[in-house]
Amino acid sequence: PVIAPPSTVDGFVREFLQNLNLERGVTLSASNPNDRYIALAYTVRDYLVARWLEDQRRQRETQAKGVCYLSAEYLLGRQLDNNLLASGLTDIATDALAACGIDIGELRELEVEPGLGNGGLGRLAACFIDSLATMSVPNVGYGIRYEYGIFRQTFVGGQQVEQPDAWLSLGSPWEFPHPEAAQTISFGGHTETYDDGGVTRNRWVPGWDVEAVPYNYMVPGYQNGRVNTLRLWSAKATNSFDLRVFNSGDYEEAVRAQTFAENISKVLYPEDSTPQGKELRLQQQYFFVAASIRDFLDHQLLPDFDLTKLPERVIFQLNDTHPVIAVPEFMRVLTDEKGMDWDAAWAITQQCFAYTCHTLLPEALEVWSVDLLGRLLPRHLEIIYRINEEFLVAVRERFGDDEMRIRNMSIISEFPERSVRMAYLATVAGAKVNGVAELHSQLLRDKVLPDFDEFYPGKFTNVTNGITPRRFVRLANPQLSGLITEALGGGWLTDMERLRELEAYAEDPDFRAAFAEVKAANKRRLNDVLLARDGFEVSDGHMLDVMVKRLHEYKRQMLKLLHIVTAYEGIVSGAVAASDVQPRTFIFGAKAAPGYAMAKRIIHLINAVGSVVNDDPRVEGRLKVLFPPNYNVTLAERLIPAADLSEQISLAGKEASGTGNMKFALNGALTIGTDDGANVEIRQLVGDDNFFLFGMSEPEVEGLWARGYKPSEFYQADDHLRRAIDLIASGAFSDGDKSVFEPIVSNLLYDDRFMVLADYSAYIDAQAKVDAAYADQDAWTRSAILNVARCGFFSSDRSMRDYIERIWHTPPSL
Ligand code: 26M
Repeated sequence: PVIAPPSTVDGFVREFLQNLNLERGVTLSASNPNDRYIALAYTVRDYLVARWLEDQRRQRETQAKGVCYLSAEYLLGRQLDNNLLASGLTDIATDALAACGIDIGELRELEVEPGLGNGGLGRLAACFIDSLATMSVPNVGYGIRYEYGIFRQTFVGGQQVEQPDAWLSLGSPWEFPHPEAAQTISFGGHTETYDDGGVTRNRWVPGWDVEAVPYNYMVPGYQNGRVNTLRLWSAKATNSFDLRVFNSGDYEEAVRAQTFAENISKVLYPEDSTPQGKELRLQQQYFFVAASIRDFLDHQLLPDFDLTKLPERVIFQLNDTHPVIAVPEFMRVLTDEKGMDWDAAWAITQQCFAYTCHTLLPEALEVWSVDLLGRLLPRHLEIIYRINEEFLVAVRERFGDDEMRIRNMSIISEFPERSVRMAYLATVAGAKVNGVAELHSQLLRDKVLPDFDEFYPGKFTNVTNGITPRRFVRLANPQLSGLITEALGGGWLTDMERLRELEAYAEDPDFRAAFAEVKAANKRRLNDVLLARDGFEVSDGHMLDVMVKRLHEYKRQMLKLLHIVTAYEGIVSGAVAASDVQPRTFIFGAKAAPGYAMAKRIIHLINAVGSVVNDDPRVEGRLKVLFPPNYNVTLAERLIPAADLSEQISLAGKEASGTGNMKFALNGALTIGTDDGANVEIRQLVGDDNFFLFGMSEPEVEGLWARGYKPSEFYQADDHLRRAIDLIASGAFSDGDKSVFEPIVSNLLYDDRFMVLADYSAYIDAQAKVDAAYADQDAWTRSAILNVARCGFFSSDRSMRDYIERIWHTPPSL
């Protein structure tokens, strides 16, 4: 058995120096900062590894039902601090390094965060595995080890330029490669029928294959001695590629073929909506789920396991449709490889999968053309056809020959080309289907999949998203955490409903003063970070108004921008005296998908407005617009604790949940938001007095669409709106060149799918209320405290309890 080093400063120093010598091959005095960071990471690992091995042994031994979380993305964020916190080693490590003359804070900054996700969906997966480990629930997270994560964003002349994210280039001390546990994953080829002792069966004759090599990551629970596993797959060329060299002598061609295989896990696709139907993306999806299923069957089950008992042993949770090709793969393995008959296999499959949907936008629902699927995975296409046939037979039995309904429910859509609707496949196969916030789950049943809800009563459910308080409260906001612990004592980090006890403290002037001081300190810390990172300064006395999330039209960064332009226009037109303006700093953080032209133009406009507003002396420094590039988890951890105001202003009915909204509220920012996603639940919990609600409700949005929405009417009718848009159109933010932002202006005036103009005046009014409320700092602080006190519900621990109770039915803990 592995024995952890002693949990003392001396023990840590010894282990650290040993790692520097043995793993890095350097002495302390000859080491560079990267050597020291890697040796530190190895040292933390050394403390966790014994626990990890023990947990893996126990999971195999008990064979209790566990969760395989299948997600194409895990947006992990930096590992060092998280793993120190989980193992209770933060102070020991700090002192040990100090004893070696090293500032641990400097090493911390060297870690390049693993950005293996786009945004909310990937970060949610990371929060969930943290909570499962903390709650001692056996779980393996499966995903893809992208060699390049989400691109690094830079601005050139205010426009987004993407750089590759070479996150592995300085070493990756947190991963454990296991080439010996590689799986061979096949693609292409054709299917054939054959005679299996008198029965005719179909089988797959693949055309080519790749190796899937697992890399394990430790997922330590918070100070509970548990360590779960995140297993990410990396593609490697198989020997068959080498054989080809041998046989053909065409060396260059063989190497090219190798590159082709290894491309599969090369890069994360940076689109987080409107899937493009790219072949490589489907290869990625099949690659990781096929490897994961095989890994589970080969390594997690005991050798003589009775496969009919699988539903008592495992549930595969599908994080959106990206891993849904796992369904026909599972069927193929059970029938073609394990010889099970179809009906038995299907009955098992329907109990072993559950599906989480993360969207309502029709263009975000994934479909794969039959043509492409048939070329890449011909046997899987046959299996999907059979699932669909039997499903439609059952639908006819139930509803009669209602051809309209059949067409609407078919897993195969015929237009614009014959394709497989992955959300439908997941819904038919899954034991449960869940949305990610109450409103979203309701709309999913009523608007997106109503026929399925009718056909499968009880299948649809809700699990409202959550966030891990370890990373987003304890690590991101140590001062607030300290204040809470002073008030409540320990234990609240794993029992967030206890934050309710803070309600009483909201009435205590001393506590309010301490809370306000924490916020001020977080702003100073942010100022240091932004100054070092981007040369930005956050002025004293400014309200910090923050909108950070992917750039999407439905999220309505344009609405925020129109508010800023309106405030600016008021000052320069003389309508408002600068001295009467409540000082505010607006901070944006947002990446645009590289192919999303409108989103990129909006980024350009935000930067353009920023340069003009920030440099105009008439503003007297009272409005500042900052857009630090490359918003990521690391920056979020600095920005969110400093924020006063959280912008959650999507068009009602479009944001499935949002999770940034929860992070802000739990860090004592007030929300200005629409009645959308989890905002609805935040407002219910914190109360109307502590939330700035504005804008149309979802039914009102529907109503306005139905009547025929004409954005230009709102433009004509509202003076402020007209002046703001005219100012943009005039070229005021583009050196007089009217063409630069013309596409944005005409989109707003003549299309405006997300009804920015319709909600503008309500937004401006709500912002006036924000200004008025902020003028009473003490009342604002009281509201902020109540936000913290009442948002314990949004701990991802609670989300995990809901999944366990409503979907997984796994035993409480081991
Ligand atoms: C799909 C196909 C090809 C390439 C990329 C994709 C893809 C990747 C990520 C599509 C969507 C992706 O993410 C969507 C997402 O992040 N959705 C958000 O999920 C959060 C967690 O549930 C919610 O809080 C957000 O409201 C929702 O927008």
